[in-house]
Amino acid sequence: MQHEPSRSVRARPIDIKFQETVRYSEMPQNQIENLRQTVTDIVASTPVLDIHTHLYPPSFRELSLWGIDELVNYHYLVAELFRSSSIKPLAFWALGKREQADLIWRTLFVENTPLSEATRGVVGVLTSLGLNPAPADLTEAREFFASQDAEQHIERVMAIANVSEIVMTNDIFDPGEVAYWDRNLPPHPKFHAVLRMDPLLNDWEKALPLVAGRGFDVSLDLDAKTVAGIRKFLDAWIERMKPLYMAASQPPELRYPEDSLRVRMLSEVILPTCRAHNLSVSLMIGVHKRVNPALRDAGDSLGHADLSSVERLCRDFPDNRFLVSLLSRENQHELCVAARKFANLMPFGCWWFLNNPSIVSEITMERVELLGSSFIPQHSDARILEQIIYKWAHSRRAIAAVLMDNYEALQRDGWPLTADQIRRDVWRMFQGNFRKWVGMEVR
Ligand code: RAT
Ligand code: ZN
Repeated sequence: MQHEPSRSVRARPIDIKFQETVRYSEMPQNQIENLRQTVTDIVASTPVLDIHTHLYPPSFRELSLWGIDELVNYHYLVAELFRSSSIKPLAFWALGKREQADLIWRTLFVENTPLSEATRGVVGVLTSLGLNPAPADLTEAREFFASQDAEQHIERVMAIANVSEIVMTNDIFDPGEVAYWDRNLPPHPKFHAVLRMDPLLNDWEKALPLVAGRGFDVSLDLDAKTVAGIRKFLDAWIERMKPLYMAASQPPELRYPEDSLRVRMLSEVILPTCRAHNLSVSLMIGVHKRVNPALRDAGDSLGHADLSSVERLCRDFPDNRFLVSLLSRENQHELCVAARKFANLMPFGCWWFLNNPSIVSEITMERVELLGSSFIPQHSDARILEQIIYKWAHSRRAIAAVLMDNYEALQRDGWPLTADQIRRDVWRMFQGNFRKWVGMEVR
């Protein structure tokens, strides 16, 4: 039973003085500048573990892409070429690699100002390697790259980008790539494998002959024998590749639960395999493949994913860990909210069309405000080695600016912030969260 408080207690005046929050303008300017400089320095000097790229070590020969012709022929630039040139896709694809690069250079860098993120990136790379960033043609750059030793060049580029380790994308359904794995090449100390398996989830009919071709008993129908066969196929690949995680990109139409082959493949084959090997699965959701097929890799687009499906997966498979990146800007806030509900969900990166400074800033701010430092802010998705220079420079700048604003606000609110705390946060975002997630050594 509640007692009515006595009159004297009720009448006692509340004696708590709320200290007025110090406003931005009242923080001494030099303190703000110091903080900004400290954050900039820590973000620049903390090495990044690049958790999703399409890069390969030199032992993968023609798959290991670097140099000016590759940089200029990047599919992000190919898409831009057709907006400024009258050449038709068929005619473009009929050209040799050098002619393609010459055309893109002339069109996007000579006849136009390289203002877009992808074109500006090439300018940044040339500058950081000490080359003329605005040449009339690619002769000097070609000579420079031709004179580089591959291994030393990788080291130099990784040092400039301050990237300590690179995570590859190893497609077990790409015969070109499989040929290299079949040679049992010694692993490169700086490159880690990821088992990529899109056709398993997206096109079983296409994947089937490749599984059967390696001696596993499977059929079109996902019966018990086929489930067991695919699991053995994956076990063998995991044994050979030692991947850090398994990965697939998904269309926006991914729904769970659903009576579909994709969902059965996920819940009966992939997730149990991940659990058996203690591997996380990475789902990159939102890509609409080949909306313009004539453009090949440059012809993909995006759509809005269904976050309630992601939440249901996290709920129904609490013993699985999900790395998730979504392609639609409109999905990003929902992903943060989902991650607040499910500790087995790790949002990562600003993927593909989101990897532009304005969007990286926006998404990173949302994530910090909702998740603190418990997410992985970025991956480069680099296909050509030197791209890690500009992609990480641009991302670092955006991430640092977001952190500055949040640390400044925290200090205004009275928190005794130290450089060590900033170092710890940035380390977690650039390395620690991922290392812990995939069970790598946490240094
Ligand atoms: O960003 C890209 O280069 C895309 O073409 C894709 O490779 C995407 O990143 C993926 O991994 O599917
Ligand atoms: Zn990718």
